[in-house]
Amino acid sequence: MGFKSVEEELSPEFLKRLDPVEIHGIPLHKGTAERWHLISEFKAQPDDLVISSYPKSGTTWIQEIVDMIRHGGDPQKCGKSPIYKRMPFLEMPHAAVSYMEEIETMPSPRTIKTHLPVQLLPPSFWEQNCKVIYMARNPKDNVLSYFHFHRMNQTYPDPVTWDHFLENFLAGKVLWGSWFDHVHGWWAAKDHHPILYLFYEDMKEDPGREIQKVATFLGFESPEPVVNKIIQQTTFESMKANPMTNYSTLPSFILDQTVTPFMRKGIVGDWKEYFTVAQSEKLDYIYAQLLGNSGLIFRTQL
Ligand code: PPS
Repeated sequence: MGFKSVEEELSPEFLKRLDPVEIHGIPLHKGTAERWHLISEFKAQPDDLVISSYPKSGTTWIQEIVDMIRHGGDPQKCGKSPIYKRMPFLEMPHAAVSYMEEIETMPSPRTIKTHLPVQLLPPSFWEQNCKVIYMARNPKDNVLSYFHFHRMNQTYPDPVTWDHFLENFLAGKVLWGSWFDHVHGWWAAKDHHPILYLFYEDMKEDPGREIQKVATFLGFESPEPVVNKIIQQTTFESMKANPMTNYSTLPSFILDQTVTPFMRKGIVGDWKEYFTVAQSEKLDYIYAQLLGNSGLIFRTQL
């Protein structure tokens, strides 16, 4: 694909820890906010696939699965370039102005990653009735992964401490806003749009079953040998060792993997190492208040 090299592509002014900027009430990265006029007017095509998620929900995992499905489980075909080049990040914070144009000229079918809440998805995706795969993860593991990502991503706000970051997360004062609104907004949208809503915990429990669901949603046959190959190629260990999926191709002035790796632990239940009982109860309380009647159920252990 015709993207420039990472260094050429990035706007240096956004390569530092900056405070978020609100767009329609949602805190976004300053680099995203400055290109919002271009992002919001993105021209979708009917065969575009959107992979949407709150950050750190397992987006990269589902991206690699989709690419493997599209290539019949052939790792050679998927291993040609980093995942963020195969499936561009719509609101990528540090992109050059030409980035949107580059996405628009990608060959079809395009798969586009976004973390935007449902109300901020560019209208063209709805007008074209594009398929969406939404990936959700339980809030306790999700916020923990997000905390560690803020430690290593040198362009995101400083998380300060775990306690501080968790409070901001619960108040929706983090990049891409409230987790509660995000998972609920996309959950509600699936009643009137072609959205496949997946859970990280289900993928951990039975990846073969979830891969089948994705293949069916995308209109692919999924014979057992192909599914088995995809399971092998997309285990946490395989993706952690694969430079095309582990983000080691990004320079350390963006992602400092000596702080903590992008592929950190990849498990359900790591939150128990960090949450105090009071913090866990507070999150449960907020969940019950905000999502108790939503029909959305998350598992925090398997
Ligand atoms: S991002 O930056 O928002 O796109 O990050 P995202 O890919 O959504 O989330 C990263 C977390 O997903 C874990 N991960 C996986 N878990 C299990 N199996 C596989 N194959 C896999 N690939 C990525 C990754 O380790 C991050 O979670 P934590 O809990 O931090 O380890």
